[in-house]
Amino acid sequence: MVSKLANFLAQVFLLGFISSVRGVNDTSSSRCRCLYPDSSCWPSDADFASLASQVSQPLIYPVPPESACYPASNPSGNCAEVIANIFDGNWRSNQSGSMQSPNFETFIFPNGSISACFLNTSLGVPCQQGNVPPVGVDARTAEDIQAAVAFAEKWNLRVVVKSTGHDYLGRSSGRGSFMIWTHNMKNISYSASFIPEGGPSNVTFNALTLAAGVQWHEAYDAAQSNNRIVVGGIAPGGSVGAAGGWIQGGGHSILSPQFGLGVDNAIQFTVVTSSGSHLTANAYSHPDLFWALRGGGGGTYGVLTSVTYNTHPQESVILIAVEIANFTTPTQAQSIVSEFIRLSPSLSDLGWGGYAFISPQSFLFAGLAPNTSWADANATVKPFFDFVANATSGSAILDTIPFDTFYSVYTSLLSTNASGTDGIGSNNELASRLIPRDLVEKDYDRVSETLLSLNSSLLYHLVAGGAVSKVDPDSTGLNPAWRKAAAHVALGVSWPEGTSVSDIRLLEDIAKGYVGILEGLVGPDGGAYFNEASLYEPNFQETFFGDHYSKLQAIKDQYDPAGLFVVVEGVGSERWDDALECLKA
Ligand SMILES: Cc1cc2nc3c(=O)[nH]c(=O)nc-3n(C[C@H](O)[C@H](O)[C@H](O)COP(=O)(O)OP(=O)(O)OC[C@H]3O[C@@H](n4cnc5c(N)ncnc54)[C@H](O)[C@@H]3O)c2cc1C
Ligand SMILES: *[C@@H]1O[C@H](CO)[C@@H](O)[C@H](O)[C@H]1NC(C)=O
Ligand SMILES: *[C@@H]1O[C@H](CO)[C@@H](O)[C@H](O)[C@H]1NC(C)=O
Ligand SMILES: *[C@@H]1O[C@H](CO)[C@@H](O)[C@H](O)[C@H]1NC(C)=O
Ligand SMILES: *[C@@H]1O[C@H](CO)[C@@H](O)[C@H](O)[C@H]1NC(C)=O
Ligand SMILES: *[C@@H]1O[C@H](CO)[C@@H](O)[C@H](O)[C@H]1NC(C)=O
Ligand SMILES: *[C@@H]1O[C@H](CO)[C@@H](O)[C@H](O)[C@H]1NC(C)=O
Ligand SMILES: *[C@@H]1O[C@H](CO)[C@@H](O)[C@H](O)[C@H]1NC(C)=O
Ligand SMILES: *[C@@H]1O[C@H](CO)[C@@H](O)[C@H](O)[C@H]1NC(C)=O
Ligand SMILES: *[C@@H]1O[C@H](CO)[C@@H](O)[C@H](O)[C@H]1NC(C)=O
Ligand SMILES: *[C@@H]1O[C@H](CO)[C@@H](O)[C@H](O)[C@H]1NC(C)=O
Ligand SMILES: *[C@@H]1O[C@H](CO)[C@@H](O)[C@H](O)[C@H]1NC(C)=O
Ligand SMILES: CC(=O)N[C@H]1CO[C@H](CO)[C@@H](O)[C@@H]1O
Repeated sequence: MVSKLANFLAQVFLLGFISSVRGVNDTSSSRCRCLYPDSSCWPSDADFASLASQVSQPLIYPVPPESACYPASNPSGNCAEVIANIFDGNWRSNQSGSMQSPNFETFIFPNGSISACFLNTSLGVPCQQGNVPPVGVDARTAEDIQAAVAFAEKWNLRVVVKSTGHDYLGRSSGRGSFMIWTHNMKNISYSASFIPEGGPSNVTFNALTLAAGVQWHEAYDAAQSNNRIVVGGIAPGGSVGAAGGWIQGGGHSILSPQFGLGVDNAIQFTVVTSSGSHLTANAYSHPDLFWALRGGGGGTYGVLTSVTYNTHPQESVILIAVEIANFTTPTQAQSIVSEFIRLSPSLSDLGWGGYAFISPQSFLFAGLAPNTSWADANATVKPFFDFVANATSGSAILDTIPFDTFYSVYTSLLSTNASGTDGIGSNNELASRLIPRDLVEKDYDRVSETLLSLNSSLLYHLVAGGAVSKVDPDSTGLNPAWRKAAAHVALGVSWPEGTSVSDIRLLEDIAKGYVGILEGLVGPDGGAYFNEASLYEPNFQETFFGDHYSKLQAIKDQYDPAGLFVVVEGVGSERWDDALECLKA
């Protein structure tokens, strides 16, 4: 049904009903990608037909999902369905042309005009293709991906690899590009005696193998049905991809202080590289690529076809909930937030993880205490609960609730649906930093003061420390700053559609200001988490990859000598212009 709609929209798009924005340059020189369907270098219909004959599904013609609402007088698709699902991460990720943050569906030209397709038709802006790639492959198998990679290489197209479109840097969209869409690769298998390819037969894992399109809610269901736990991302509806950008960027979880990051739990990848090879990367086979795929970033080394994760035995957990709805004074805010930050490393040392929403107005913490009794969890939080109760004269919510399994707390509380405030269906840009544990231990008051001075609502992710700190920083490609961090702090700016480009630029300046203030707090050793970060990092190589950058770059050159896989602020991207269209001279 929806695919018929997409085909229909693709046809009207080709007929020019959705006013297409023309390419500014027919860039067929080898230094530049061939972009946009109207360029003379673009493959012909016959060339595309030949590609279509090699892949298992019809080619896709992604469109912004909001295009169903146009023309406003007589919508071409089911606009009511779009409106009803606009904040649903799983619905959005099921549309090849949708990004979770619709600002990445839009494109702003250097002259300040905007190409977008707004849900609000009353804004009177014509629906345009924006940043959404016009054509691509709906990959179901490694062979589909191999055909797509060969085609992109032959025609010098700019490749966009997309799984769910959750990316906060827009790395899974790209104007005039060619999409390899992995969303429909949904295979899942579990083995209690998994042997990594090439590994000794006496070293086995209880492992879950997820094809590239599997999302966390599906992975959690599969782990639960095998009575196991898998370390994964947390999002409304569980819609983040389990085998795409999340894992390659690091992958944090509320369970990370107990079991490590995603990259610490991945034991094998399968990947199609730009040469068209379908490789297995693990500790025994292509160990250099295995190292780089664990932290070197999505869309950079090739197209993953699967990830195999180690799993853990089922356990009960205690949910810790703290809410101060209204701080009465700035002094009260400073004292409570400072006390929380002071205690946070001792909590992650116990394997506790969680998310604290901090602003000058309020404080909310949802944490998980795994592998402990209710009484022991109560004893651990008692000093903090007493501190807060006293400081707020008893008005705070302070509670602990036991759950039989991680899965039960996940389904009842952690996966609840979004309302447009957390990157699903709302325009967002982020700023973030990893907060070094050293700094927290030495100067928690200053950390608290600086975070509150941002005068915004931020998320203090207690997803580092504990097991994350125990991993040898050089055993994976991940930014070594993660291993010294107490927490990952992220905040952002957001705006309604229709906001003028000049106002968006002002908000971006505010976000750049946040980065500057956070960098001033943590210094160059802090670094940042590539997957939840700013588009305007002045020194992204150091900030996102630390001293692993040159090795990551060398491994990229070995496995992607053609430079087919390039994403904004990714390894090797500095060789390209800002639009990632032409190699720099
Ligand atoms: C609501 C929300 C909640 C989040 N929660 C968490 C969280 O709990 N923990 C956390 O660590 N992060 C979280 N994130 C951030 C998340 O890690 C990033 O958005 C990440 O990029 C998502 O990866 P994806 O594959 O789902 O998204 P996509 O946007 O599809 O892809 C992201 C990047 O990976 C690449 N990629 C995708 N698939 C493949 C593939 N098969 N092969 C090669 N490259 C590929 C893309 O090219 C792109 O560069 C969250 C984001 C959102 C919006
Ligand atoms: C995803 O979209 C396809 C068609 O494009 C449709 O058949 C399927 O039901 C959708 N799945 C979900 C979960 O919405
Ligand atoms: C087109 O490309 C040429 C050569 O690279 C460049 O000088 C020119 O500015 C480009 N035009 C536009 C509109 O980008
Ligand atoms: C801005 O540039 C785009 C692309 O070249 C063009 O289509 C548009 O008309 C320009 N807008 C203005 C206001 O000049
Ligand atoms: C849509 O835009 C119109 C015109 O700017 C505005 O009046 C209206 O409030 C907007 N609707 C929504 C739902 O934002
Ligand atoms: C999916 O997994 C099953 C076994 O679990 C296997 O038989 C099948 O070939 C797999 N499909 C793909 C497309 O990999
Ligand atoms: C696996 O077997 C090898 C010898 O074949 C032995 O050296 C090694 O210690 C064994 N490892 C485990 C975990 O049993
Ligand atoms: C659970 O706690 C016990 C001690 O209380 C410890 O020995 C064990 O390693 C812990 N398990 C995990 C998975 O953290
Ligand atoms: C209780 O809070 C008051 C200020 O509200 C403070 O002066 C006092 O030291 C606190 N007592 C304890 C035990 O924390
Ligand atoms: C733990 O504390 C909660 C209140 O937060 C209380 O209701 C519960 O009885 C306590 N449980 C135990 C085992 O002490
Ligand atoms: C989230 O929304 C989807 C679709 O609207 C629905 O199927 C699902 O049950 C909702 N989940 C929760 C936890 O409310
Ligand atoms: C902080 O933000 C609030 C709005 O959330 C605003 O009213 C206030 O003026 C700001 N304070 C400072 C010091 O910027
Ligand atoms: C007493 C008071 O100020 N209550 C406010 C606390 O904050 C919530 C929203 O976070 C408001 O709705 C209350 O009015």
